[in-house]
Amino acid sequence: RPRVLSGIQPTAGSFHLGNYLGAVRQWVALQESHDAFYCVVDLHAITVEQDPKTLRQNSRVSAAQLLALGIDPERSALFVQSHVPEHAQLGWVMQCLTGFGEAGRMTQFKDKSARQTADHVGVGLFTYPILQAADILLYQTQFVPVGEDQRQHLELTRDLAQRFNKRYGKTFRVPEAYIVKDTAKIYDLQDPAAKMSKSVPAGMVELLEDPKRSAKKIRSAVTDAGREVVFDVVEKPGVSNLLTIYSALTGRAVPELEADYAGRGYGDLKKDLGEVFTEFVTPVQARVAAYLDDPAELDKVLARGAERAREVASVTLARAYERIGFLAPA
Ligand code: AQP
Repeated sequence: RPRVLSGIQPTAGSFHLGNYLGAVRQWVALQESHDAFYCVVDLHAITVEQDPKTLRQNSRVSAAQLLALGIDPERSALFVQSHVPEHAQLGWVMQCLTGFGEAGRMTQFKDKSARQTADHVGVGLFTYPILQAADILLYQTQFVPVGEDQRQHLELTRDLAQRFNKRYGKTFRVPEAYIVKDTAKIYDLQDPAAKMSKSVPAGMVELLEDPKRSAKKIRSAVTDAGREVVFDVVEKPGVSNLLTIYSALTGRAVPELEADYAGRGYGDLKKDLGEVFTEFVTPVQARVAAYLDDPAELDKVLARGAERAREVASVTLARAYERIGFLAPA
């Protein structure tokens, strides 16, 4: 079975619709046919300041959401990144292989650092994609299910794997991004030119917020001139984004939805999408609450996941250390 790995940050507590449709939905589908490793990447979360209590809680909330959305811990290894020390260890190795200029070309760093004052931009935010490369390479990962925004980081990962292999002999599998075109980028409801992102809460739909609030956000989504419900990313990016979300949540094809809404306005589409989302998210929220009701059990699931992850990660790290020339402990 081909190996997949992906991670999600616990920074916001709730995932947003972009995280779910762009990434987590594929995680759930892939676990059927792949050897899957999924992690809550708390090491990545501290690239911006976190309150310790909130971070700890948000890691559980993130794991609970993954379970509630369909990750099956019997099939997938579900774990917290900091429970597997090999991530930080291989991360250091990868940092030593990365060029300064190469890291500086990462557009996500440019975007994220631009939103903060220079004194607040930690070096960790800069080296974040390098740690991400280690996350992936530790598992000899074949496919990495992510949203479009991660494509550049995946390219860096591939470059680092190839560089290491060339210098020290074949050690890592060179992974591929697994990006589902239709939902690769979910856009901000208030600014359909930008990706939906937790940094811009106004145009984001959160899985754990009151669905009434989500429905309201959907009703007030920025749409376009005209009134016809047609998928056209250039002329109608706002409406197209709503159709993408609608189609993904219902499994109904976009042309079918267009036909359904022919002669009706944007208002109907938005109102119905609010209902579709509410129907989807209500049972998810109930399951999240149930998992969070029993944190000891949740922690046990995560401990088992970390154990499975370490079995693989420790072998890869040992091999990499040996190749590099580190003296093996007696
Ligand atoms: N808008 C999106 N459309 C499709 N996929 C998306 N992802 C994020 N936003 C979208 C995918 O979600 C996965 C987990 O993301 P993350 O934990 O790395 O979070 P992030 O990218 O930091 O999330 P945000 O909201 O995009 O945060 P900021 O504002 O910090 O940039 C990834 O696979 C990602 O591609």
